[in-house]
Amino acid sequence: MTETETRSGFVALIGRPNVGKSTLLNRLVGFKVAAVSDKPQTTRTRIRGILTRPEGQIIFVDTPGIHKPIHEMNERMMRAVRDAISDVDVLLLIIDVLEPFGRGDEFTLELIKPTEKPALLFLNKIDKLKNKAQLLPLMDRYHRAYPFRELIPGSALTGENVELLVEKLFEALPPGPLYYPESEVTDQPERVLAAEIVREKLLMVTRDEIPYETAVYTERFQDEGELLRIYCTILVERDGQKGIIIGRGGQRLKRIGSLAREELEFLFGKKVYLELHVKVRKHWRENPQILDQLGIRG
Ligand SMILES: Nc1nc2c(ncn2[C@@H]2O[C@H](COP(=O)(O)OP(=O)(O)OP(=O)(O)O)[C@@H](O)[C@H]2O)c(=O)[nH]1
Ligand SMILES: [Mg+2]
Repeated sequence: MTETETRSGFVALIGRPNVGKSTLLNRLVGFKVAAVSDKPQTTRTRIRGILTRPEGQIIFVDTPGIHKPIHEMNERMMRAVRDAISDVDVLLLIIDVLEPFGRGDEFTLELIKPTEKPALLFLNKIDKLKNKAQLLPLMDRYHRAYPFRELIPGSALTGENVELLVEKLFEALPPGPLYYPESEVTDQPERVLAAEIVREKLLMVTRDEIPYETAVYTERFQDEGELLRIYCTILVERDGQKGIIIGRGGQRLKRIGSLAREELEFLFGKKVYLELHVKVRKHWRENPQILDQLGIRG
């Protein structure tokens, strides 16, 4: 296939926290490349996922949910969103159809407007919608706000209309070569992927106790052929949080570890030895060195 026959380019997934951007990214590339949780601000960095088809290649850029920054960490997260918006060829705005239109949505549209870039709207979570007619006022509102090329209702969770979305995204991209080898689904190093999976399980197991004040990074990642040895560190802000994560008799940390190990074995296709440590680092969200180490660059 020659270069002129394929289409390719970068597509940013943008939207408010918790609307399902990362769930959609994982479904689009068919692989868990970004952590997903029911808590807002799960994604903290720009994560690339790659989709290769006979039509060409789409490089998706998942971004943190658009919110008001309070900590240095959140300032960096929002810079990552702005950079992604200005760097890509096509914008994919994702909204949660169950959330009423609010100031955050207005603000998101204000970010998009001056770019005049081709944009598509994915109205996500329609699996939770009883009456599809409810979509019409929402579609009308977005239709009037920006010249979206397409407004597609669908579900990242069930996959409804995701194929249609892929088709329309390819149509919006210019002719171009494949930038990555066909087999690649992300440009994230394996050690970053490992930390992301541990963080996902951490968010899942700890429920509402500590969502924002934790971070995970991989201290060591050793490939020993048959076995991967992975050592991850969980950062918390306060001593009490360390206790919450470890749990009575270490039960909770064990559960996080075994859930993460299972998924990592599946992702990497080999046996994994996973060791987790919990460290207290006060105010890590304001600490530029730690944020750099976590890859939260903005
Ligand atoms: N019912 C339903 N739930 C969904 C759908 N897509 C995502 N979710 C759920 O919504 C929650 C948030 O999903 P994420 O993919 O983490 O959302 P996000 O937009 O990446 O969130 P941030 O990274 O925090 O900005 C999770 O509990 C998902 O399982 C969908 O189509 N239907
Ligand atoms: Mg996300």
